[in-house]
Formats: sequence, structure tokens, C-alpha cells
Amino acid sequence: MNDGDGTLAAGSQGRNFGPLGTALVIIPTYNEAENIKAIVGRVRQAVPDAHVLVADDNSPDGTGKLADELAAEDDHVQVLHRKGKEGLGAAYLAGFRWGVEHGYGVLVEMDADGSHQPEELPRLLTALKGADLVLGSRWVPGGRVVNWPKSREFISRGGSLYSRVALDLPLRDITGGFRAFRSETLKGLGLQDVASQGYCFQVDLARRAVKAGYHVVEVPITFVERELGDSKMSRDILVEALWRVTAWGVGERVGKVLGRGGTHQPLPDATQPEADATQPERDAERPLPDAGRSRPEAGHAELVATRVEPAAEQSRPEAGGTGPDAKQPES
Ligand SMILES: Nc1nc2c(ncn2[C@@H]2O[C@H](COP(=O)(O)OP(=O)(O)OP(=O)(O)O)[C@@H](O)[C@H]2O)c(=O)[nH]1
Ligand SMILES: [Mg+2]
Repeated sequence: MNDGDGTLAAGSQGRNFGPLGTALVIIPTYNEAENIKAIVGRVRQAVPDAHVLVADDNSPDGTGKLADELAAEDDHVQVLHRKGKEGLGAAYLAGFRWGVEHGYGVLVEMDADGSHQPEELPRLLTALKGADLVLGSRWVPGGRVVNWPKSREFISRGGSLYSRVALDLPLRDITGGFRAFRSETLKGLGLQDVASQGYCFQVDLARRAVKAGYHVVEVPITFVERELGDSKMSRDILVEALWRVTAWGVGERVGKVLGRGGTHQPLPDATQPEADATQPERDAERPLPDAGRSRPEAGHAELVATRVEPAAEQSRPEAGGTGPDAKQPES
């Protein structure tokens, strides 16, 4: 399925994916003071040309202030200060919006707690050269988890399996949050009506990408249980995922029976909203810039969920040095 360096051969013939541009690694944080400096340092070392955006929800433990210190000494690090805890999904939507508005070609999702290893970023970015979306995957051959309790593994595997069956998705790790999107892909996902927050935010985005016909690739990763700080996983997050996935699955089946297909509707042409990083609460309702003009034509991008072998060669995003017009977001 691939030629060994992450460039897909099957499912993407004849498709020119275009250059990647500069990557923005978005790290959502809530009380990650013990982790933030180490993780940002590792990202900067692993992919020196990439930029980092810390999306902090006014963490009581001062994570935002630590991130500001990093930003003050490194022009590749930015901080998006948000008013308060609104969940992972809202933080990512705000980060995506900021990244697209500032001209980044690739938007990466990555946790702050070390579960997603920055050293694996080059492999994700290499695979993205031949794809619209790359998922770091624990559940394809070569992927694994380290130090995870069996109970967590059971929940995670079960969540992916349930989503796979309920939503008819050809993917193995549907709940994972280590991902690289082309900005054009994000623009085509209709993110203005995403309401999901926790694990199901990740399911929602994967589902939208598949249904929209994007070329989605799974790359094996090693997921490491966090060593410092507290998990924000909760019963509410699991319950939300269960009911939303079930509702989407039922909705798709009913839609098929009624002959309407199961996918979300194409986006209306978006009116360009003004950049406003200080109003994160509105982000979920606002389309990304250029939304509606970047969806693949029907049948153009065949979806193939592909395992990509770890590449020997480390790649860097094409754009160099200072990257796009990345300005310090207002706080
Ligand atoms: N900005 C923001 N970030 C959040 C929020 N909730 C979680 N995060 C961050 O999202 C990432 C994932 O959260 P974790 O607590 O590690 O959740 P998880 O990875 O699903 O669960 P564990 O495997 O138990 O760690 C971390 O970087 C968190 O700090 C939130 O409400 N707002
Ligand atoms: Mg975690």
C-alpha cells in the first residue's frame, strides 16, 4: 500500500496532494504545568521548522504563564489564552481556526502529557505528503501502548471498535488524538457545527473526513501513559462519546433507508469572519476560512485506511525558517 517512506501508492493514484507548507502543532492544555516545558522542547527538537500553539483554558496551575515564558524566548511558540475550561474539542477548534487564519499548511493535534511522542511527528508528516489526514494509530500493526492499564486499553479499543461498526468506518484507532491534517482538509469538514468535546470529538472529525471522501491514513504510533499530572478523562466524556456515536450511527442508517445518504451536508460558502482569538466561545459556530471550497469532488479521493511503515528518513515540512505569517495571538 505504500512505498515505505510514507508516500501512498494505492488509493491515491493520480492524485497530487501538493506541498505541505509549515506545520502548526496544537497542544491543548488544562493543568499541564509539569509537562508543558518538556513537551514543547521535544516538539521543537523533533520538528524544528514546525511551530507550536499552546491552547490553554486558563489553567489554575499556571500552565498558560509557563507557555508564555516559552513563547517569549522562542518565536516558533505561540499561546492561545482561552477564558476557561471548555473541553478538548473547543480548544482544538480555536487552535485550528487560529492556524488556518495564520496560513499554516498543516495542523497537528497532540496531547501535552507525553502520551503522544513528538519524535514520531516526522513520520506523521511524511505520511501526510500522500494523504489528506494522518491518524497516529495504536491499533494497527506496529502500533502499541506503554504502561496503560488493561482497563484503559479495553475502553479505548472498545470505543474504536464500536465507532468502526456503528459508523461503518474503515479505521482502527478512531478515538486517538495524535493527528496531522492538511489545512485544506480541515476547511472541508464543516467544523462550524461540531459540538462534541472529548473522545467523540476525535471520532467526529475522523467520521467527517471519511464521509467527505478524504484520503485518511493510519500510521502506527507508540502511545505512552502520562507520568506527570492528572488525566482529564471522565465518565461524562465516555457517556458523551457513547450517545453521540450511537446517535450518528442511527442517523446514518435512517438516512440511508430514506435515501438521503448518511453524510453531513456540504458547507455553504462561508462569509469571512474577522479573526478573533479572544472570543473562543464562538469558534465552534464559525466556519473556517474558505470552508466549502476545499471538499474533494465525489469519487476524487478514495478513502484508504493504510498502515504506513515507520520511515527511516526523518522529514521536515517544506516551508522553512520562520514559516507563515504567524503573529502572536491576542490574549
Ligand atoms: N485547553 C484544554 N485542554 C484540555 C482540556 N481537557 C483536556 N485537555 C488537554 O487535552 C490533552 C488530553 O487530555 P488527557 O487528560 O491527557 O486525556 P486523555 O489523554 O484522554 O486521558 P489519559 O489517557 O488518561 O491521559 C491534554 O493535553 C490535556 O491537558 C480542556 O478542557 N481544555
Ligand atoms: Mg492523556
